[in-house]
Amino acid sequence: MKTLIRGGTVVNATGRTPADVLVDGETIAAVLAPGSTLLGFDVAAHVDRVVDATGKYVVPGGVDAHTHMELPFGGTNASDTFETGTRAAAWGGTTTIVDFAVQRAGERVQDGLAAWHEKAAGNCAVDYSFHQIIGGVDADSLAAMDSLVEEGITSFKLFMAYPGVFYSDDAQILRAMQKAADLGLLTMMHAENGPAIDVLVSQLLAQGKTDPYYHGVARAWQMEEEATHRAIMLAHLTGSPLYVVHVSAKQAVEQLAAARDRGQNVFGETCPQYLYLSLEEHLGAPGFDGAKYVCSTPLRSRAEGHQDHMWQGLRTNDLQMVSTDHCPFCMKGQKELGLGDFSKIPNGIGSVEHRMDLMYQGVVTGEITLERWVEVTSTTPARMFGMYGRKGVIAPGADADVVVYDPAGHTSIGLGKTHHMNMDHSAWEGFEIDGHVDLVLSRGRVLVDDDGYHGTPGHGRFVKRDLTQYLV
Ligand code: DUC
Ligand code: ZN
Ligand code: ZN
Repeated sequence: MKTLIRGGTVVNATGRTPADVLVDGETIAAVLAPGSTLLGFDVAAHVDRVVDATGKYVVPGGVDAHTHMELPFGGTNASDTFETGTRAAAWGGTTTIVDFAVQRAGERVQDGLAAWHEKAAGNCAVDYSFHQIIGGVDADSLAAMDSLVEEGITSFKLFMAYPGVFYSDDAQILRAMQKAADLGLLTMMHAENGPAIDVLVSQLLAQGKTDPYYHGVARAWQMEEEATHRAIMLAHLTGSPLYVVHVSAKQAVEQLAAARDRGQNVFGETCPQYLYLSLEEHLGAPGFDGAKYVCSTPLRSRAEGHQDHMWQGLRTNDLQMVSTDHCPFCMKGQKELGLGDFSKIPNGIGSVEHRMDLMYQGVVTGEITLERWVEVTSTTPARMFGMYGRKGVIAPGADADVVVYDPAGHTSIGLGKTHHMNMDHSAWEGFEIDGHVDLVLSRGRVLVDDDGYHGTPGHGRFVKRDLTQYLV
């Protein structure tokens, strides 16, 4: 099957150019000058399908490097399966996800990884890979890290939060980072001071402060700044590169920036919720509505300027990329577990479907450039997590994961409009986007076009990843 995407503007992280894209089978065969003649041949006459992309952007498919499909968490399971979550991703122009396989204390890393392969295999609409959560750092799990690279798992995540669940203390973190430095693995960190947060949680509850809003009070920015600093120091000592997930506090960005200025290989990810949503308007919504917005790290105060600082961090490259931390829970039966006790609300927001649109809105409002949009949503995640060349770029030889994006189109986000995630609400209800995902190809196959959805479970393949291709 040969497809020619003609008349559009190809946008890579490095620049934009009017060009036609020839897809042959699963890969991009050529990026051609407009008109697509090659040695006098009219290429359009020799393909199976021509897509008219006049007036539109032709960009690499989105890479969402932080999702939690089916995660058992907070006494329930994240409501998107790999099937429903990757279908929603495809609708929104994301053609690769990197999810988190889980090992807990007392379990074998190999078993956790095998369980995630089992959940995902045969069910995904788009390509997928895994990071490895190590929730119990001990001699066995440290030894098991040796085989991760050959499994194509080149990054692992530790938690400084959630004592009794995923938490690692400083001694465990130090040991795991030493191992990571030896193996070349990228250490990902959930940087919040969990034990201190738990003290504040019980004090707030004892004072009768049980509403979702207090989730944000307990998980104060000082908890994020302190943990980020500690993670940076431990990484510096061990030589492990460090990637801090879901950064939401401006003080944490400042810690990352200072370390990067010293030349340390330290990176930061933020998420759409930390760019758009706030403690006051969303976590503090009337009644129990704030539960929709309970995630960790929490939404921050707009009055304190965290959201503006996240956009700035993306512009200055103190933050390198935007993932979703997609971890959806329904209000009914799930978020409701925390009625009367905010600490029992399962943590997570669902966004995998809307990341490309939400970030494109940053282009419309002038927060980031068109090229930076592609960079933070596709190219850098691909480079950071060892997939670049295959993913993250429109270039000959790359997988034909291609999105045709219409800047003159419009997307109204919300239930009954664009919502395909397995959730009974949307944290993004009512968001209006000046732009539209018109066409989505995954390895040359049409997943979404004007006629709707054409994907199937099982089209998505596991991507074995190389070591990180990113340096400060
Ligand atoms: N934060 C969330 O909001 N959900 C899942 C885990 C996490 O760290
Ligand atoms: Zn986390
Ligand atoms: Zn997460």
